[in-house]
Amino acid sequence: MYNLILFGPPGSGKGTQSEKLVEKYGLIHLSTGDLLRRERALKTPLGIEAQQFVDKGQLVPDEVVIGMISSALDNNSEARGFLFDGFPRTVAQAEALDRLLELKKSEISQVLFLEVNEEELIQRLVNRGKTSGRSDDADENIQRKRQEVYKNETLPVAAHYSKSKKVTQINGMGSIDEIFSRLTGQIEKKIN
Ligand code: B4P
Repeated sequence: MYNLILFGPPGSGKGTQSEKLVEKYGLIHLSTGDLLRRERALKTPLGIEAQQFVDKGQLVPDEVVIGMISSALDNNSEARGFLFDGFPRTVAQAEALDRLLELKKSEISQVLFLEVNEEELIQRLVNRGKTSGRSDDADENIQRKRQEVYKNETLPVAAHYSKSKKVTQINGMGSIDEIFSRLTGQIEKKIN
């Protein structure tokens, strides 16, 4: 199995690039952001609870997202591999993911880290907010809060995977196609 984590701050283009990558490589796309938005649209108890956190720019509790990923892994046992987008976002989530993959005699193959400067991130998210209808895109203060949460809670995930030399930094500035080709250049070195 080939399992990729696409890592980076909010607005770095994880969702944008994931759509293109899963199409090219036939991986199963697991985006916790998308899964949470689906739960919200269906008005499930999980979706309603999670939205209180999302709207404030905070992370949803670990047990909620770990449970969603665990079921998604079980439901796709024949997959060639997975692309994790927006997950793991805390070290506890990363440790849980490592354990879940180990149970399947698998592991993370690669972590590709999209680097984008903060002003560009805020700009992209404010622009996205003009059309997305997403409550967490609505104002700049929430965007700044999300970047702060990223630095405190999510950035340590990169250090977790650096210990096993799995992380490669990718310049996330430029056109969508340029960034896609940087990502595929790295993936081709590992996928078979
Ligand atoms: P997510 O849905 O994961 O989304 P994101 O971080 O906002 O965006 P992404 O990096 O995917 O950027 P995108 O491609 O859209 O998270 C939403 C919320 O859900 C979180 O804040 C949290 O509350 C909760 N959540 C999710 N997962 C969780 C977890 N594991 N644990 C706890 N809570 C969790 O790109 C952004 C914009 O930039 C788009 O408009 C795009 O068109 C544009 N863009 C992309 N590439 C560009 C480029 N090269 N140049 C210019 N613009 C570009």
